Amino acid sequence: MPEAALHVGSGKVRELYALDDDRLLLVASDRISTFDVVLPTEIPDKGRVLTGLAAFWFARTRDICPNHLLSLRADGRSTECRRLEMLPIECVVRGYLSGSGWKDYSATGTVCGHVLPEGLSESSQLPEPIFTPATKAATGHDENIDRETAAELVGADLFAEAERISLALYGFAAAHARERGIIIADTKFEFGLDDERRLVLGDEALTPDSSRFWPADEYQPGGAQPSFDKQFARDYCESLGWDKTDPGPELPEDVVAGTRGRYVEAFERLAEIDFDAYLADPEVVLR
Ligand code: Q0Z
Repeated sequence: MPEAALHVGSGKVRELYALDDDRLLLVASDRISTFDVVLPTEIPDKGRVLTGLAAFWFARTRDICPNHLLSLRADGRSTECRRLEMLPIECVVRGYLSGSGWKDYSATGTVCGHVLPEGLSESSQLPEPIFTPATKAATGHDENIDRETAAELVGADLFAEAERISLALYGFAAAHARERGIIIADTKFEFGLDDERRLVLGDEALTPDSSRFWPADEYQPGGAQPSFDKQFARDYCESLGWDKTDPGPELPEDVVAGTRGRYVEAFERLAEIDFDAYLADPEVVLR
C-alpha cells in the first residue's frame, strides 16, 4: 500500500492516489474484467505486465510526445506520474474495424464522421488508421463523437495536435507489434496539459487493457477476432452460460495460468525482455 497517499480514484482494475499537489501514483491491480464485469479471481502479475508494458512504450515514444511517467516503483505495478489537466475526450485510433467502430460502420458506413469504403467486414484492416474520439461517459460506455464535436470540447488547435500525435503513436506501436506477431487493432490514448499547457500523454497507453491485441497468426477478417490476452477467460465464461451480469464466475486454475501466460507472452514479445528480469528490476523497461 502506498504510504501517505490519498486515494483519489478507482477504475475497474486500477487505483489512483495523490502523492502531493503535482504527482499521482497509479497502481495496477491483478483484477481482470470480461464482458465489462470484474471477475472475483485475480490473474497473478497482470498489473505488473500492464505497468511494465505502458512504461516500455512511454520510454520508446518520448520523441513522439512527452508523457506523465516520472518513475516506476520496485513493486512493478505502481507508477509515479505528473498530475495533468486531463482533456475531456478519449483519443481512440483504429487500424481495424471492431467493437463500436464496426457497429457504427455497419449502420451508417461511417465512424466518427470518417466515410469508409463499402464492403468492409468485421475486423477488416482500414485503408489507413483513423482517429475516432469519444466522450468520457461518467457511467457506462464512452460515446463516439465526430471531429467537430471533439474540437468544440478541447479547441481546434488542441484537437488537431491530439489527432496528429495519436496517429503517430499508433503508427509506431502497431508497426513494432506487427513485427512481433501482435496486431494492435485499436487503442485509446488519454492526454492532459502540463502547467505550460503542453500536450502530454497520460494514463496507461498501448496495453491490452487500453487496446485490442489480436494474435496475427490467427487473423481472419469476417468476424470477431480472438483476444490475445483474454480469450481463455472469455471462452471459459461463455462455456458456463453465465448471463454476463455482476457477479462474474470464479476462474479455475488452468484458465488463470493460461491467461497469465498470455499477458506475460505479450510483454516478452513486445518489450523483448524476460518478465523475470522485469520482476527483479522494473526499470529494465526504461533502458
Ligand atoms: C487518470 C484513472 C486510475 C481511476 C485521472 N497524469 C494524470 N493527471 C491527472 N489525472 C490523471 C492522470 Cl493519469 C487521471 N485517470 C484515470 C486511473 C483509477 C481513474 F488508476 N483519472
